[in-house]
Amino acid sequence: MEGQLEKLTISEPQPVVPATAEAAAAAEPEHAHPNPAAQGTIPESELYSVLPCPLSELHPLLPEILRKQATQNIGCVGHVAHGKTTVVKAISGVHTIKHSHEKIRNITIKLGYANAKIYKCDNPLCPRPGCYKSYGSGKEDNPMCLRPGCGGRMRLLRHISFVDCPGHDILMATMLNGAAVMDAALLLIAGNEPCPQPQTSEHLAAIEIMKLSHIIIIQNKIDLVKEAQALAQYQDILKFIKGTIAENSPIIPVSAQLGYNIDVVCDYIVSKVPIPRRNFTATPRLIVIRSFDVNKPGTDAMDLQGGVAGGSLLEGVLVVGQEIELRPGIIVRDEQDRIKVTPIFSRILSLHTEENDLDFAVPGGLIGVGTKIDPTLCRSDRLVGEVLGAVGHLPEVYIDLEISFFLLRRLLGVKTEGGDRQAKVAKLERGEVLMVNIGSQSTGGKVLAVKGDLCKMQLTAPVCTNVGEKIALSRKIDKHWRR
Ligand SMILES: Nc1nc2c(ncn2[C@@H]2O[C@H](COP(=O)(O)OP(=O)(O)OP(=O)(O)O)[C@@H](O)[C@H]2O)c(=O)[nH]1
Ligand SMILES: [Mg+2]
Ligand SMILES: [Zn+2]
Repeated sequence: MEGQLEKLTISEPQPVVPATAEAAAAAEPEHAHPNPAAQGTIPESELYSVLPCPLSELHPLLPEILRKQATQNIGCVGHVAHGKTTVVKAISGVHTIKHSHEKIRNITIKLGYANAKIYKCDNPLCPRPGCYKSYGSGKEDNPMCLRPGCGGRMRLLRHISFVDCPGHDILMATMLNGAAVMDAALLLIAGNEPCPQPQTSEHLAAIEIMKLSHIIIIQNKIDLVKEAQALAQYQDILKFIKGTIAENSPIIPVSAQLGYNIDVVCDYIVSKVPIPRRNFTATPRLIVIRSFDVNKPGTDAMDLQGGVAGGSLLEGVLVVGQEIELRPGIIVRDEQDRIKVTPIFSRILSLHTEENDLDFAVPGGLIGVGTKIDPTLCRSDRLVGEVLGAVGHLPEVYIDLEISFFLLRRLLGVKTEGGDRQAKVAKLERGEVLMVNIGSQSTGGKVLAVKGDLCKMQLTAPVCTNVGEKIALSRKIDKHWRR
């Protein structure tokens, strides 16, 4: 995205007034919180006293960080039922499907998350790949090597958050939201189906657009095929990735279900996926990819807790006690149908990962931020698309965008009725409505004007973003969104 046309007027900053008496109580749940840092505004010097070293010396591999928090995000992408959720389970021990309607249909609908620690045996005689092993996020620092007769100790090398994307074609927007936080991706390809399937291509195109260059291809379900079939498919995969961003990616045959070759995947994650560079000293910016109200229905007003925002910190460090702002915040339309946004102000009461409570959070894996925000504002992912950060330091909110775009020349993998897979992408047209993904916000965008590869667009919902940010555009063709 290049430049902007119209900034949204941000109405007079004011803390959000909770709508109900219940919620008013929820906005002040401090009595329930034991952490003194959460009790009042704290000077910056004191806020950061929980860090193990000066801010500028923080590093994603610092043991104090690695032990508690995932510092990189790896996405699991690929066609429906190719084994994304199963491979995440094989690596992390966590089954990401938690919603009952997902369990019934056995497909992933929402983004799933699971953290895993990857270890390597410290005995130099312990051979690859068996010297690599993954555990869940709560595992101790130096477990014994389980290889019979080895006697070595495992050393923690990586702490990774897996973002398990849905493979179903109608859930492409969800997949793109997940892609916004990925540093690398595992592309799952089922060994017992011809390659590529439609979402194999679509997801690869999506991660290509997101400029994710670290990709590991997993040829899964290898237990279901004979060796010759696996080798033939290997050739098909090479053909499929030729000329794409995944051209030189490793291709690892695995059986996620039997846990076969998972150690090889761990080996490649450690040796082939670089530690993402993070800016720890920048003012913090977290994109919210889920939010919830942790209160059970019928909780006494006095015991209500503020809402929780879950997301990935792109840069900077968040500390318990810190004052925060969320943008765009609360969105309303005035009498003239103009959009007004009011940022939400709050304070961090707690920080946590699925397994661990944190005093501070660094960029990387998904974290939950416990806030003083009215929990009804956070209920069922209502904050998705918001950006959370230090007060007064967030990017502007925009409704009109000027973007420079390029359309993919081919519609990857689209099987049209006539079997013509090379159908050309039609030009963008004035008045056309596209789906726009910016950060974790997905919204509609109406094309106002097109000139060359520049396009002016008006969004259905405002976004908080920086000039120069990457965005993904999709258009509806035969009821499917294509980029
Ligand atoms: N035989 C065999 N079956 C597998 C393997 N991996 C996954 N499966 C099965 O394939 C089916 C789909 O697996 P999932 O992990 O849910 O697939 P997914 O890619 O997450 O599916 P969506 O999220 O709905 O796109 C399940 O019944 C798994 O048990 C494998 O390595 N071998
Ligand atoms: Mg799944
Ligand atoms: Zn060992």
